[in-house]
Amino acid sequence: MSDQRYPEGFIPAPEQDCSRYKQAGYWQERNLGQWLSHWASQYGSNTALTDQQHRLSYQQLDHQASRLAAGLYQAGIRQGDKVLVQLPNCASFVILTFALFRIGAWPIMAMPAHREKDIVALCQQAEPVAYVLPDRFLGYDYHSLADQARASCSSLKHIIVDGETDTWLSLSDFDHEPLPAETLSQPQYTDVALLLLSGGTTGTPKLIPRTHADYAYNAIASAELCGLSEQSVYLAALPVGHNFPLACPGILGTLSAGGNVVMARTPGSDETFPLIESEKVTVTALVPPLAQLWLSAREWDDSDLSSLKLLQIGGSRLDPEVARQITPVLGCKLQQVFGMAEGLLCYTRLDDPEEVVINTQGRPLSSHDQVRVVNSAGHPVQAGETGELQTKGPYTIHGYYKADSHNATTFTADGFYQSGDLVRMTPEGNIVVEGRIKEQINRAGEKIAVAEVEQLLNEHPDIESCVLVPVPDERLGERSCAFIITSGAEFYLHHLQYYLSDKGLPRYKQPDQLEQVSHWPLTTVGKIDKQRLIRQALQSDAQQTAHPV
Ligand code: OOB
Repeated sequence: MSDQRYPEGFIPAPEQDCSRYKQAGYWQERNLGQWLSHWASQYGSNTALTDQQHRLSYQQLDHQASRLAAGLYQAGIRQGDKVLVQLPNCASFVILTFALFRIGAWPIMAMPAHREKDIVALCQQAEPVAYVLPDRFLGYDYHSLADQARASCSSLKHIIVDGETDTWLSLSDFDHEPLPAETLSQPQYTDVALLLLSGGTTGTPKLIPRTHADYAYNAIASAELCGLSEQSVYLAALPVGHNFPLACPGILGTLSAGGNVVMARTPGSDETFPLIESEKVTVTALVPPLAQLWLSAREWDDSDLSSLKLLQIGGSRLDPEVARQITPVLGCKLQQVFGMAEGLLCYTRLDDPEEVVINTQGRPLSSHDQVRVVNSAGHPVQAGETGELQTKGPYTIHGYYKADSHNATTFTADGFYQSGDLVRMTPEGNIVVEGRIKEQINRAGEKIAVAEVEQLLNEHPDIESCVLVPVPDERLGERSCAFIITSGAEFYLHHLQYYLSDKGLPRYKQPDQLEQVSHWPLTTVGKIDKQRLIRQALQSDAQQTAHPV
């Protein structure tokens, strides 16, 4: 492995760790494209993938991925090239992802909700050669995003639309007779496979380089832990570019076990309940606010959900009272998942006592995951005390892609990722998430970097200063509230939202609540008292009959 040359901007695990993970059998010598061929040879005629228009067997999925890989290769896309992928939940997302794995190009997993600001920032950071996007999704026409990306990113050679387009090439134009595997440059198992996005705490989304070996392990070990098999039918309800539905165990884990992945375009009960009934879905993953919506929907919906055996919930804090209702109302087991795109995954186990499943976020996936809980000085806390979670292990990154200065403050000298999450460990070794120290708002599982929004608000000519705070919210877990001091002008929430939309900020990052103040409340040491602002936001919201979420 020592003679392997890594691309600039990628920090691999230290060589000693690589050998340990390899020896322990965690890292296997196969890239994810080869894994798909392996699964196709094992599970050939099983159904692998289902969406509104497709029902593909493992052999068909394998073949289609090879055809698209050949087409992309013929168009000049090569190993190490980046391809910005912004597709909704559909079969072509999976075919494309495996096609890129096969040629060693790196998909950058953008979300359908992203708008100009993130897309342009990603293009500038990663310099992708291609951008694959839908024609329309949920009423939004993506053509203008394509125009903006093309105008601001000179590296982009191909804009590829999955659907109808008069302007750009369509994904179906890249269909080609498969090329022999030797022609395509086969990536090594230790090479980067894909770039996931981090919610981050700063203005630009951070890119998380996951390798073929670590991501295959992530998915396969998760599938084993969740007991997936050829009988499993996984419903991809959350956006598929996110780590949770992609590989925890999600799409990749289900395929590793010979099961069927069913795509739901949206996660609401109106679309997912009929799919659970008709496709006999056995397992799916949700964020807590969606789980709550599903619970409420059961009050009037009587779809047959009896096939559903396991509901995974993660991404943000799950209220134990909500957790307690899952099995009685939905008739399936609950599994809590505390994960991060940077790596570490904690799961409650299927045979854990009920109180563990309801009150904790489980324990690490791998016996080689190292987790420590430290105080603000970086020293381990006493057993059972709360502190910051730091971690290192066989599928946790050692650095963000091309982010030297950020890496210097986010990783310790001995290679641990500082998660910014406040946790405590129970005597049995389960983790309980108590809060966080990172400047981030967790809105229904979607992460908002406080600094990014504050920076845009500060650029507004009438805003003198601003502070964005997370406010506890029954529906979203947390909503964002912007406090502003203005030069006298009166502001309404929708003005702010128009302004931020215009700056290319996606809806989920825009404030849900606005409060205008004349001065900042200060703590005894003279910092802005954010706790007081949060209390004020709650009070002011309670006084309004309808709150503007
Ligand atoms: C998942 O991944 P990310 O990268 O979107 O967000 C990670 C962060 C964690 O650092 C933590 O702050 C929060 O999301 N989080 C939770 C949580 N799961 C994640 N906070 C409280 N309780 C939980 N159960 O969110 C993610 C990745 C893979 C699987 C599941 C979730």
